[in-house]
Amino acid sequence: MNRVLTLATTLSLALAGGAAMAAENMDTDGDGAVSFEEMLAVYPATTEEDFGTMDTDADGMLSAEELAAAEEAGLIPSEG
Ligand SMILES: [Ca+2]
Ligand SMILES: [Ca+2]
Repeated sequence: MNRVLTLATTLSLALAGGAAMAAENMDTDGDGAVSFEEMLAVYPATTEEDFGTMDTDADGMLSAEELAAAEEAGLIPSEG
């Protein structure tokens, strides 16, 4: 039982770590969120409309959670 719990914890930590890593890589000014400009630097094909779809709380920035959700929804290509 403990082993299953440990595995589940390890998996969620790995998933959370992956999302945080993606945001960290894109967040070039280090303010903890990804702006449209920062998004464009990594994904030049992103339109303002795409960005607005990903920015679910409409604050003009993508949080790590919004990035993870966008990736999950297939809005961010997994490579390139
Ligand atoms: Ca930033
Ligand atoms: Ca946002």
